[in-house]
Amino acid sequence: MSAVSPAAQADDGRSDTDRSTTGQADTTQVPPSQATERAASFDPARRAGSSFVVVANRLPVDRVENPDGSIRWRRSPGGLVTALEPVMRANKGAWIGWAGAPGTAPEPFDEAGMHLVSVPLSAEEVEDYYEGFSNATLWPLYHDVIAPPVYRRDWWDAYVRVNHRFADAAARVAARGAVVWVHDYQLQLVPEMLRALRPDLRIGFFLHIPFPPVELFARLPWRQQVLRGLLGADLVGFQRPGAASNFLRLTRRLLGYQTQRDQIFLPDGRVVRARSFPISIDVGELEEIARRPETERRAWEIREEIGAPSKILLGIDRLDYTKGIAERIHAFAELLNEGLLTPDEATFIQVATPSRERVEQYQLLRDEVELAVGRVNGTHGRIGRPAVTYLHHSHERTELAALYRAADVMVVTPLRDGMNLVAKEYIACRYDHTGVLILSEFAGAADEFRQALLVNPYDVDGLKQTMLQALRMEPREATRKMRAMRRHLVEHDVDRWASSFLTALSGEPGR
Ligand code: GDG
Repeated sequence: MSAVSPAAQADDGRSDTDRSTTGQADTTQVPPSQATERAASFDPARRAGSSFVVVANRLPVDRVENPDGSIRWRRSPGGLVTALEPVMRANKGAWIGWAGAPGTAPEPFDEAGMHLVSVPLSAEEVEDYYEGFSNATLWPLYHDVIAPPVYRRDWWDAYVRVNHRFADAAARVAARGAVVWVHDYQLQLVPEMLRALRPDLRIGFFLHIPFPPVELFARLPWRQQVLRGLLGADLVGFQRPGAASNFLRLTRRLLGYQTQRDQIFLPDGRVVRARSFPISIDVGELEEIARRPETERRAWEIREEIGAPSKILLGIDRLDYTKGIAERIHAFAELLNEGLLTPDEATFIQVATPSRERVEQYQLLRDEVELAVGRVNGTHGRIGRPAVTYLHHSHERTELAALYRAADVMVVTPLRDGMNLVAKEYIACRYDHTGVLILSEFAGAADEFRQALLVNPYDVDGLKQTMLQALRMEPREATRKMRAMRRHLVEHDVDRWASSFLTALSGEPGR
């Protein structure tokens, strides 16, 4: 079974240009003769199609096996799908993405009012396109090279090939003149590839992670191809204004294009816009969970189970080296070692959800964090009252809400982060205006929440002082800050994010 029609697979198999690409030529461009031939096979007049198409690495559903062995699909929790659902329903929306397991992909199916088209990835492509180029090249490069990016030409080839497959799938599904919204760093070549196949479409792209400054981006051997890939969109959205400026500057410096404010003028007369659209969460949905009596009961239980400390500090992150998990554990351990804090006064709960476990840097990070946690607990823990409660598994959303309710201080200290939704989720759960948020300056969320205790996570002394300040803050001051942050968040939820992007996309000049 395949997500794309047999013809699409044949296309992909025969496409030598996809396979033979290396770093030198601008390999993302389809030669004109082939482009015409392929474009003809995607003629939108031949089919009805969807007038709104989302293209993302993953489908918004998880595969669940029933006790009898049959398979069903469950909508994955997440702001993106929640925000886009009304638009999807109103426009016969389609979502194109990988179903999460290597090998053959399920046939297109309908779920939760969406038409889901699964793109197949072989086990080797998962290694090269996803774990390799996306997560061991682009991810560290775009996050300040916190870990050294690996540049491999075979990974790049897989990235090009898989991006073509996604573009082909989108070209087949989209109705004439449809709006197509492409997401994130795994699919940066799709806008240009899709435009070559379907010039009638309105194409938007949103990058969920940071976009690096010229000095870092320029290291990428395929920098021109990636920039041209993104410039296939009519609108390129970023989390922060600084990221949009980096992109505008790069198009001038590396491609020699003219720009004015948020506009980029292409040689073919098209105008592309680059702007920030800070993503958000479904505030109402999470607050509703937080307000449930059973959530409050669970929050109380959590506190009891870890030895009823006076205060709880909390971190919730994917176990990722960008999140600053080791840095915050080290800072907390120093406070205990120096006697500035006792574990009866404050203990730490760190949820570190397993992530990208086959990528080497993530294995090294896990060792580092677990060593640090073991040390601090060995020295300062007691039976039934650890200094740090470390949880390396994923949790139900209701349990996360209870943790947010239990936490007196939320510690969000990424070394670099596009936005950081955890910070917003904490604010959403503090409906009674209690709790203190420590927030890294290097998270996109810091642009919006100036009332948080902002920190430089590289500054261990600063981080320690900020933890003490948070633990000792007067309730009145905490309430004043939380009230202001909640006011902003409630007015800027994920619906507003999606509608402002889509409104900007439909109103753009540049066709
Ligand atoms: C990327 C960008 C940007 C975590 N553990 C569990 C769980 N989570 C949920 C959190 C939160 C989400 O995962 C993590 O979102 P973040 O924004 O913190 O980070 P990334 O995963 O790196 O996301 C980031 C984001 O895209 C959106 O544009 O903000 O900057 O890096 O929602 O609650 N959810 C459940 N169980 C867990 O154990 N159910």
